[in-house]
Amino acid sequence: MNFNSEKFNSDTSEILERAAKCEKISEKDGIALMNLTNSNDILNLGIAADRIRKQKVGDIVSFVLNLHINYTNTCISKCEFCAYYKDKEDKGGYVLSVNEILEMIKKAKQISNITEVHIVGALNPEISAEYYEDILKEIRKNFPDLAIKAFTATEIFFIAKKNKSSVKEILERFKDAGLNFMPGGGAEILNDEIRAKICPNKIKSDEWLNVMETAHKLNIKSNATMLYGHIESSGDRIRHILKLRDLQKKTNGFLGFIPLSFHPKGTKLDKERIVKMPVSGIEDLKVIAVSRILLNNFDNVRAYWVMMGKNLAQVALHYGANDFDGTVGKENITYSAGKISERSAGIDELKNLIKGAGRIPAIRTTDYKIIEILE
Ligand code: V47
Repeated sequence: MNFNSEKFNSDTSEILERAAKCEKISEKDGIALMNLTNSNDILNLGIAADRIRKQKVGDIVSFVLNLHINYTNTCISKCEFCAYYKDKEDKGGYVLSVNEILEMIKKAKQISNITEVHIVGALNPEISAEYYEDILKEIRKNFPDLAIKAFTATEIFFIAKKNKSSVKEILERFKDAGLNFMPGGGAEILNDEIRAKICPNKIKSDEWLNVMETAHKLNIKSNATMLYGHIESSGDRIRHILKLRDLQKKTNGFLGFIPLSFHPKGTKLDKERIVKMPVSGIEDLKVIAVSRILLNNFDNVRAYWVMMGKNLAQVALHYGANDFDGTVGKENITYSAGKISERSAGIDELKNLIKGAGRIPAIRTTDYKIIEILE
């Protein structure tokens, strides 16, 4: 493919030519791509990323039938980007009982035959390790076929510390109780200077990566995320993505990459006027495209419609994304930060969006095996 169109910067075209040949792209090249502003360049970036997507995973766009459950919102982390958490003293703090969780799953199973439950919560010191184990055991007992994707690296690290156990011990216990996969949350931006400003009480970058490495070695596969659109620079985004690429080279344990577009409403970053608005759609598309280009050892790049919005997520399918997340059920985290229209999705809705993008919709398992192609 020739990216040498008029108005096209020859350095950029040379990077895109190399990317299209699936060559490894460096930090400097990645930053140059992330900083593109000319509309022609951005279209060409999308074409390059889309071409790589086609070579790597073809035209199927998958999603999973799933339910998100947030077992607690009471959190000692108090991240500046989060509108979901409550302090211990606040009204509205909750911890779901195991029975409430089972009821939620039962209801979701009646509505659509979900194959995955995605469980994340908060850093709540009142909760014992046995509670997490009970959730896993009871779901496994009552819904033996359901894939359990639960607890971010941040939660695992917190639970291990609180219980004076190692991360490996906690993960082994949870795996025995029924844990199959881990979600990619809590990564935020893997740069400790930025973390000190937006999530000072959370685990450090290397700790997040170490939990993931330990999980992967125990054959607990996971996703990886990146929260962008707050105070990070293009370089921070690229170095984050490259850290994931390096760990993937070591473990091959990441199933997919999910960029998370920051929603400021109601967060401290918003109240303190540090971040005034969400990033633009163009920025969202660039993040998807650059991720696809840099992450040459990841198969799946997800357009998370909950945070991007459904229509932009559809466009992202032309910028390198090949997955549409899932039906979700009832999302809470982005909803708390002002994204009020995007809490759940129907199968037909996702199917139409994917078809409308000229792709083949398919329902998948948590680890991206195709269950059904939707004609
Ligand atoms: O870790 C919190 C982010 C994450 C906001 O692995 C926010 O399959 C935007 O990780 N605006 C949780 N983002 C969500 C998550 C996830 C979602 C879907 C699928 C998977 C998966 C993982 O949401 C947090 C944080 O990075 N977040 N607040 C906000 N205001």
